[in-house]
This record gives sequence, C-alpha cells and structure tokens, in this order.
Amino acid sequence: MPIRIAIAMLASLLIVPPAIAAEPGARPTDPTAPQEIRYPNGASVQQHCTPRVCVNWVRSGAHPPPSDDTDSDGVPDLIEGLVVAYSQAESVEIEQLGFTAPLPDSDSDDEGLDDRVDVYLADIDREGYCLSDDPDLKQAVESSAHTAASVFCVIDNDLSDRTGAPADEIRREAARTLFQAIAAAYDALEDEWFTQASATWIADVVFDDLPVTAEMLTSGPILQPDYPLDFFGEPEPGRVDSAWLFLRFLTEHLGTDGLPDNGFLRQVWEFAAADGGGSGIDMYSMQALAHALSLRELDLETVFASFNWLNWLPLETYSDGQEYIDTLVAAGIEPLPYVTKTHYFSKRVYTTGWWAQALFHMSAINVGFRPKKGVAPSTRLRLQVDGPKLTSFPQARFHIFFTDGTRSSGFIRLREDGTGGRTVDFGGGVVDRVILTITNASARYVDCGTGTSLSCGGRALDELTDYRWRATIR
Ligand SMILES: [Ca+2]
Ligand SMILES: [Ca+2]
Ligand SMILES: [Ca+2]
Ligand SMILES: [Ca+2]
Repeated sequence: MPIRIAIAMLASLLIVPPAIAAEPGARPTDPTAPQEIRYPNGASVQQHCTPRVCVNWVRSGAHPPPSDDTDSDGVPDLIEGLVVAYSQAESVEIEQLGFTAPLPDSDSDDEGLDDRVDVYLADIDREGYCLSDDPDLKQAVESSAHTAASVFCVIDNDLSDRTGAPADEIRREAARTLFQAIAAAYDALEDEWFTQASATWIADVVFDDLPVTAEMLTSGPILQPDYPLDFFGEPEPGRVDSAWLFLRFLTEHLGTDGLPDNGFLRQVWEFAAADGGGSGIDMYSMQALAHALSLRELDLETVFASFNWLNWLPLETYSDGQEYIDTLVAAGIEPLPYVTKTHYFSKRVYTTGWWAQALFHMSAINVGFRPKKGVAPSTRLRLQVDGPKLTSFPQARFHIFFTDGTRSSGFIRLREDGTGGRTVDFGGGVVDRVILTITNASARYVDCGTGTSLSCGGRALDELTDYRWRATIR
C-alpha cells in the first residue's frame, strides 16, 4: 500500500482532536477570544441583519472589511453582498429545501444584537467556521452526549486568500456557514467530515452558477479515491470537504426527470439529529446515510462502489460534468480518476501475476490494463479479483475503453470468499485500455466516541484490508 497514505492516516488518528461540527469557543467581542479573531476593546460593533442572520463587523483594529462602498451609504460593499447572500441562502436552505432553522442564541452570555445567528468578520485568512457558546453544548461535551446547539460563525474580513471572484466567494461563505449553523441545530457534535461536505454541497445547490473550484475536485474522491471518504482534516489540508461530490452524486442519482433529490440530504440530517428526530435514535453520519439509502432500497456499499466507478464517466454521471472536466483541465490536471497502477501487455507479457494492495475502508483503487504491440485484435483478458470475504464489502467493476471512443462496462460478481473474475475484450488496436475499479466499501465502525476524526469518532473495522488482482491474456 502507498506509504504516504498510511502515515497520513495514522497521524490523523493520533493527533486530530475529535472532529465535531461546532466546538466550544468565545466570540470576537469577548475579551477571552483568541487574538486571531478578537475585536479591539470597546470597538463599536456594526450589525446588518437578514431575518435569521446578523453580520457583525468593526471599523478599527485588524479586522475591518475593505472600505469599498459603491453607493456611499457608509456600509461597505462586502457587508451588503453578504447580507444579500445570506438572505438567498436562507430562502433556499430553510424555506425551499426544508432544513431546520438555526437555533436562537438567547442562552449565550452575549447574544449579539438579538437571538439571530451572529456572523463575525475577522482576519482569519481561511474558510469560515462556526463555534458555539451555547451552555447546552458545554454540558453535552462534559457528559459525552450529543445535542443541538446554537452557534456563531467567523468569516474572513476580506476573503483575500481566495482564488475565486469576490462575489462568488461571498456567496459560497454565506451558504456554507449558514448550513453549519443549520447542522448544529440537528446535532452540533455530528461528524465534521459530513457537516463540511454537506455545507459545500449545499453552496453548490443554493448558487448553482457558483463555479466549482479545482480544490473541490483535486482533494476528493476523483484524484484521491484511495483515501477514506470520511478521512478528515490535517495533515492533508484541503481534504476538509472533499466528500461533497459523493453527496452531489447521491442527490443526482436519486433524482427524477433531471432534477436532483435534494430532500434526500435533509432526511439524512433528520436521522443524524441528536434528538433522534427521524427515527428515535441519534445516528452518526455514515449510519444516517446508510439508513436513508436503505429506505430507497439501496445499500451504501453498492452505491459507493458505483460512485467510484462512475467517476470515470463525468458527462454521464453529473449534470455539471463538463464543468468538472474544464476546471481540472484549466488547472493542468488530467480530468480522470487517479490510476494506482497500469499494466502493459505485449507479445511477451501475457500476465500481470498477482498484485496486492491494502485498502482503507470506504476507498477505492483503479488499475489500468493496456494492450501494446503484438497483442492480436481478437485477444481477451481474464480479470481476477481476490478481496476479503463479502462480510467486509469488497466490490469490483470495470470499464473497457475502445480505441474508437466507445465503451463497455460491467460488474465482477464476487463469491462469498471475495474472489471473482470476468473475461473482457482486449484486442490490440481495438481496446485502448481496461480499467478495474476495486472498492473497499465497508462502512463498519467500532470504538465510537474514542476521539478519531472518522465517522462516529471511531475506528473502521475493515481498515487496510488486503485486495489482490491478476490479469491474464486469453
Ligand atoms: Ca454601501
Ligand atoms: Ca445573536
Ligand atoms: Ca483576510
Ligand atoms: Ca448524530
């Protein structure tokens, strides 16, 4: 297995604090807040509000927004842009999609102007985040229970660290932070990978014309399929919300008549709610996803394997598939999933022999096979896979890409012991390449609540399971 992943993974399990959606924290107006976000003593805090959110900012110290003020009314353009973006995000996320509203912060020592969610501008030079000073959260953390809680959020004062256009970044930040406040109203201690992925997913729903960024694609399952879907945070910065594409895949896949089923994610969050909203028990992220899929007679494992396999066909799989391709190409990256190993066949090389790799839970590898000189046009290739027992959820699929641009795709049915095979076309000059996608689709967790950054704060039962493959010319 790739050493880089093993080290990263091990480090994440050891050093990352429990990944929770809303950690306790102090507001920029609180003298005990960290320097990074603290407002100057006695600074007059300005507020501009929507029906559910108040944007807070100061004119002095390190944290003011840029002073550009096109209409000269004393309110900077950035603040006006944020207020409009929050109003739009509220109307889609809450009114239209039916997500629950953020909780009022009236129990906090400092509720700001009133009980609406407070968003503070501070010079953080990174993506916005939310913290909580809700007494309920403090109490829940102390008793290792989950709870819904109110939050306040912090976003960068000038969004100067972004590559995107300011107007786009304003909208992205508003949609993402509003959703983090919504998520905390379900379960403020829900797995952070899922909260962040949902926030990124919904920004793409609220503002459909918001361009996808290269980072949203490069850190995720297309170019790093061999990382666990719920692998979150340091030491791989940028992976924080990489799972959004899976949520996009699910809503598009479950949709009808070309319209995505965005209500699916709302249902998942209802199942994930701390009060057991949808089902009577407080599920964790992956469990809630699996449960919501099971109500649609789908299983998470099969759907996740299909996701990895269909990422080879972005135009057929995603309504924005062409945009994903263009974005990667513009960033100088080949717009195809990452291939772990490519095997070449010739007159002399007729078999790969057995190869092995240990796969993380909820991850996949792609293996390529290419006919070179001397492989006859009528040649066939026998693909063999030897994974763990079916109880550990191995999955194998393939695509045959022909030289004339056509394609043929299929599954390899695995037996109880995880072995299986399939013979496919492999003619020299006829087939460009065969791709075998092997997925460890296991979402079984143990030792929940032990402080890892994976789902349920636990450990994956089928971690680094051995998978083997072999291909032989017929
Ligand atoms: Ca103005
Ligand atoms: Ca408030
Ligand atoms: Ca800044
Ligand atoms: Ca939960």
